[in-house]
Amino acid sequence: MENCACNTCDAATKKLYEKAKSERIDTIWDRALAMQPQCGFGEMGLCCTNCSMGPCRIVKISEDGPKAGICGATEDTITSRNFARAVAAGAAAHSDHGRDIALALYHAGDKTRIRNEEKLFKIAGEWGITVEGKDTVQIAREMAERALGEFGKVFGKLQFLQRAPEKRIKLWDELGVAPGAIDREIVEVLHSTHMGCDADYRNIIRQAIRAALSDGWGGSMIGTELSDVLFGTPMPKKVEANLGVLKKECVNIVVHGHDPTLSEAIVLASRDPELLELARKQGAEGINVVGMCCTGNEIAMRQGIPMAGDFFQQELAIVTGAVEAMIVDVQCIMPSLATVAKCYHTKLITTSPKAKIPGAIHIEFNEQKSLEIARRIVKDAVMNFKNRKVEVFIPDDKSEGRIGYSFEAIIKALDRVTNSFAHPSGTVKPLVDAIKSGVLRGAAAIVGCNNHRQPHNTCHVTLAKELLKRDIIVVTTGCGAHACIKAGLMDKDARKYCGKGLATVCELLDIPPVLHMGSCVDISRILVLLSEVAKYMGVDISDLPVAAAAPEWMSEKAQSIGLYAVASGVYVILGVPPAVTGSENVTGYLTKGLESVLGGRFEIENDPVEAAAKIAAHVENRRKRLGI
Ligand code: MSK
Repeated sequence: MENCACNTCDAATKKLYEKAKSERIDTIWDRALAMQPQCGFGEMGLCCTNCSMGPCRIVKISEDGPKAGICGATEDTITSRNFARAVAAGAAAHSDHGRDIALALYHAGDKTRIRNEEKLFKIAGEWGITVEGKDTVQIAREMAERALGEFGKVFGKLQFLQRAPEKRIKLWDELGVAPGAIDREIVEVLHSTHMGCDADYRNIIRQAIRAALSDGWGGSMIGTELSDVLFGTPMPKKVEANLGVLKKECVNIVVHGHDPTLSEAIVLASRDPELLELARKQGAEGINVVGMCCTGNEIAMRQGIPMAGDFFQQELAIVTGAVEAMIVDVQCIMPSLATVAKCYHTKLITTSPKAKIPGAIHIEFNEQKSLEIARRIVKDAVMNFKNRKVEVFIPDDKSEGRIGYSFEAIIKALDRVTNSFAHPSGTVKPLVDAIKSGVLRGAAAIVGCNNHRQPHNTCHVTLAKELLKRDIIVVTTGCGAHACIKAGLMDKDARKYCGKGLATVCELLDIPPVLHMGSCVDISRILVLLSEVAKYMGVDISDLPVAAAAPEWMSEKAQSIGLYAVASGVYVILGVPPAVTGSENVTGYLTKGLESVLGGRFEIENDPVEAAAKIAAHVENRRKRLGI
């Protein structure tokens, strides 16, 4: 590739992209450039491949050309069907993650593998599981069975829907969008969007909403809550971030993907004295485990393991020449890793039967033998240390931040004020007071991925800074969290970007202005926080001065997240349009029409400065409506 396509604001990424170029390694940016121009029909969602009479595409740019598919499906039907299927795929990915965590809890087998009994008992109480006369393992097993039942139960609604404010639950019931079994909601999207089924775009989106809600208030929430039971609820801690966390003198292991079960076992194995001794015998100073993408978020939040990088940095980690093994499980893993790894000494190890990659080594992970398998993988990495091929280059760019703001951690931080001002303990009252008084104007979530259509990290970081100066506190998850910590926004020093009110709140609570709430499934933590604030204020989520943005999103999971947030009453700004713009009706329904139905809606805005202005306007509008 002749042109430099790398459009990042991150120094480490720039340096390693240049190294990749000089070593003739193609990365995401090069492939994106080679892909231009991309298919306009696909971009607008106007291509239908749902049956073998197709592909059919609707021509919009001229009078000539088909205006309906061969079966007669219109642009409204085709775009809404494509959108709904993407939402269903995203909901499936998150929810299947949640199911695997529930299975891990079911097989936990002994008490030492359940690190958070307090949360186990709390959820048991919430779900009406009696704990008297039962031991921890028995309760965990019962809870896991109940959670697994959420995927296929025949009657009733999802358990965690009860966590929403009363008004929201009532609205979902009235609209008929309160999800039942998670698997069923996803199946119904696939059924109703099959050739010759639902052709009404509003009804198709309604079913997509049910599937999305079954993700946020179902699969994702199960994933988050039961992960906390198994591995502990995240609490604030300092970590380092960016590719500079790799260490030249150590065996470097990158864990990448989403499921904390694997990464927790790898971290344990890397601390095994025998393996550490073996590493020393190979000439290494130690074993350095670092995390990528959401696995990075999971183990950083719980174990303080450094966050190596986001979605766009996965290939670049290998390009350093310092990675002995990259261990991956599910989601957001580029198949290109196998090609890049071949040019270096890195072993790419896949571990999930759901995600194999040609060219990678497959060592299947199994919950019952987790430590044994993790030890084998770590040993393979250690023995690979001597095989480094190229001169190692690790950029010296890294930053530090305070992360681990689970819902419980936020409540604990608020307790600092509670105690000093004699508020009742353990509530969101201090937060509500700060919002009501106007010291904080509101809150916004910045979540999601990286996308070549947007400058890498720039959109996350610019948006966050623009919000902070307007006294809007930011919470973040996923790759947005990586961008923010790399830019120093999770450091105390980031108070310099804040307006006076937010800076005071951060000082008082001893928190950074951007709060790291976890991985993609942990957006469910944000739902819980919003619910608690709304319940405390006696209003619905849609009444709150809050918003969400996914400025660089790319995955189907992000579409599911966006839709469940909207269906929970949140105003959601997308930096990249979903593939629905070929239909004015569908685009209009998602960006305008849904508000009168659900109180939340989508907005498309690629400019982060404009997005911040829109969020601020929304926040002020909601404040006015609340009379605060
Ligand atoms: S990892 S879904 S690229 S945020 Fe959850 Fe990052 Fe997006 Fe994957």
